[in-house]
Amino acid sequence: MTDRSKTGRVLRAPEHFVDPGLAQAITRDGLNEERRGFLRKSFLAASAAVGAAAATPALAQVGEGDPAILTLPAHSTSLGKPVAANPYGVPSKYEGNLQRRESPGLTRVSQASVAFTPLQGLFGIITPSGLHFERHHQGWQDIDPSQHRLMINGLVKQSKVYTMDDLMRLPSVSRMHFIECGANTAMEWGNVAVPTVQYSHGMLSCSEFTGVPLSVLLEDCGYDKKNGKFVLAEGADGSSMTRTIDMSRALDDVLVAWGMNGEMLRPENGYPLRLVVPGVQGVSWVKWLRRIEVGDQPWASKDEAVHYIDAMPDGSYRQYTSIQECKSVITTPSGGQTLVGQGFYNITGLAWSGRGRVKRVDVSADGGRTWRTARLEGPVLPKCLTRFNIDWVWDGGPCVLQSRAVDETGYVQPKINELRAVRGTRSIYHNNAIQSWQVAASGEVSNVQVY
Ligand SMILES: Nc1nc2c(c(=O)[nH]1)N[C@H]1C(S)=C(S)[C@@H](COP(=O)(O)O)O[C@H]1N2
Ligand SMILES: [Mo]
Repeated sequence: MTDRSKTGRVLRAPEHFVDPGLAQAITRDGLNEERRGFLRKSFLAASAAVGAAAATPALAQVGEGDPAILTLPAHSTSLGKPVAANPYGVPSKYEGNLQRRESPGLTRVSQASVAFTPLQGLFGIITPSGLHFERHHQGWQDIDPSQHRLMINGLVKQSKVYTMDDLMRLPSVSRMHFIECGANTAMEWGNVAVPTVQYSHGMLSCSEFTGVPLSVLLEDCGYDKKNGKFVLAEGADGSSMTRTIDMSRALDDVLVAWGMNGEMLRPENGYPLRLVVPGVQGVSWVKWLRRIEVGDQPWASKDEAVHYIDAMPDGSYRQYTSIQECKSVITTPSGGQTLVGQGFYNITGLAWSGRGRVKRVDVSADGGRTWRTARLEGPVLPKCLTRFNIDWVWDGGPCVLQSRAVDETGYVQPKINELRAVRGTRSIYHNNAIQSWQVAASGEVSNVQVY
């Protein structure tokens, strides 16, 4: 058991003791009984091991007799490693469980799948680039930037083909934004389906993106101001992913980005060029961006007609619901973690809105009967993750933790039953319901639906 001074003292983060197979194997279809039994056994065995470790005092004690403070360890009496031993730094070997994870069986092949961000292990609002979630329709590529081109065509005075060098000479901006797949929390529409926040909310990441505003490129090509009503963005991967964006949004805050968290995009996230469409569902953030076409009407793309649209209870579909509505989730304590004793805890989590800034986050420890307002940690930026914190004293009894966000438009994050009343359960996309985590008297935290 490693000591993580930030969370290890009061919590056992799930990646430190749960067989990752447990978290991965519980899918919407459930488990067959044999697998379930096996997982329960391995989970119990793993928990027992933790139980033994936890028998030593978990909360800070007077340091008397603790060899870890009394004896000088080898690292205090020896020469350390030289500079640049890692020319590109990597996390500590003790942090090896902090990983993106795929949910096996979610899709038929891993090239058309998702690797989820481990939200339970992150601090602040920026997602480390190596842990940014991945969602590909036909695998990822590592494209040679010297060979990459971006074409702008359609209703423009002059079609142009840009190299990366051309683009990177233009006036750029850097902005922090979240990206959330429209299918985030998809599995939870009907019932509780996944055990941890990584799987329930991990198609969510937040980075500082650097690029040239799309408006600059459209101006440069002389787009048709009268008839140019939409743009179509196309990716260079095998899926030739295309999405339509209306012109007012394209001219507003959309970026043609090459930078992410101070360096070039990672290949998995669209290197060397991707579209950043703040507030809008991830699918519009076309990766490996190779073409922007200006048109006078939306394209009749088959993909756009069937993916990332909302199945309604009456059998109809709701389209163009592309903005990610206000949502929040408690990341600690969250499903799969265990509180190691009653007393003080910092409840922390993330809130966001595709419509602007988060105005307020309320937290309940009694399943939504009473609420207290959490502290929002600065900066609170539009269309960006916002970190919230609130003090809490656990009395050792069973309870249900929830967070509820309100954005600057006054929109209040709904309860799951309120959302179901309008949207039914046929939907996959755009589930922004309040998340409930149940704390058992044993301290174990699990995913529940309470309203
Ligand atoms: N070219 C291309 N762009 C793409 C995709 C893709 O498969 N190909 N997936 C989309 C989807 S559905 C999402 S949610 C985001 C995910 O971005 P990420 O992999 O950087 O997290 O990219 C979008 N852009
Ligand atoms: Mo997505």
